[in-house]
Amino acid sequence: MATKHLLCNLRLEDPMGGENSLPRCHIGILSIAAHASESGCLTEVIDGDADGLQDMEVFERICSFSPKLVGFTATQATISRVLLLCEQVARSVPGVVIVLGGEQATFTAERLLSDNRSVNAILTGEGEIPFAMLAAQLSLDSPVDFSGIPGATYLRANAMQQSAPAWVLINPAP
Ligand code: B12
Repeated sequence: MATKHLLCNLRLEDPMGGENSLPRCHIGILSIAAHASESGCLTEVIDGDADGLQDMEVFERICSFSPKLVGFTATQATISRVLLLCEQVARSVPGVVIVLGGEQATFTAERLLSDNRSVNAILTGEGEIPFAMLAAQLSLDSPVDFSGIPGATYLRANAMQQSAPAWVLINPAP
């Protein structure tokens, strides 16, 4: 069976304690999952915001999936809960590679990595091509190597590394 990979979004908690009125699918991770799956690396999405899942339910789904690669998207509003979940997933899924992406992670990449050792890399910028390349690497059971993944910020021997910037998607006219 083809290796499967995961992308996750967490439910947005209303600071006023109310319920979200609109279910929201995260467009960015849907686009990445579609691109990776089309490239031959089957990638599924767990969207806690769209499906009204509590973080514990997202965690249980991740564990039952037993992925090799999990990517989380984050906003300023969800980043602290995302990081908590990364720790839990790293402890519970042996050998899993955890990456973060999206606006918030992109602009705070170095600090996030220094402070959170359960996160293996931040994929900055647009995630379609970098995530698909990483998924392809892991699907072949290759050891993880972020140096050739565009947009990756990661630690090697405690030193911050940055690969070449991620490509901007070019959508050729039909
Ligand atoms: C459309 C939009 C919305 C829509 C849909 C959002 C959605 N979840 O898809 C709605 C109206 C629902 C919305 C809601 C909110 N939004 Co909004 N939104 C936008 C907007 C205008 C465009 C986002 C978009 O769809 N881009 C197109 C898609 C394809 O790109 P993307 O989502 O950025 O994802 C790409 C990359 O970021 C990256 N990526 C993203 N996640 C990941 C994960 C991994 C693992 C990897 C590798 C890469 C990766 O790859 C993706 C594909 O190229 C941006 C501003 C902007 N111009 O980017 C603000 C923006 C993202 N929103 C923002 C905020 C604050 C919110 C809310 C928290 C507001 C609120 N208080 O309710 C909620 C959060 C909802 C949620 N849980 O996601 C902020 C985030 C700031 C921050 N530092 O966190 C932004 C940047 C606006 C701003 N400048 O303040 N939003």
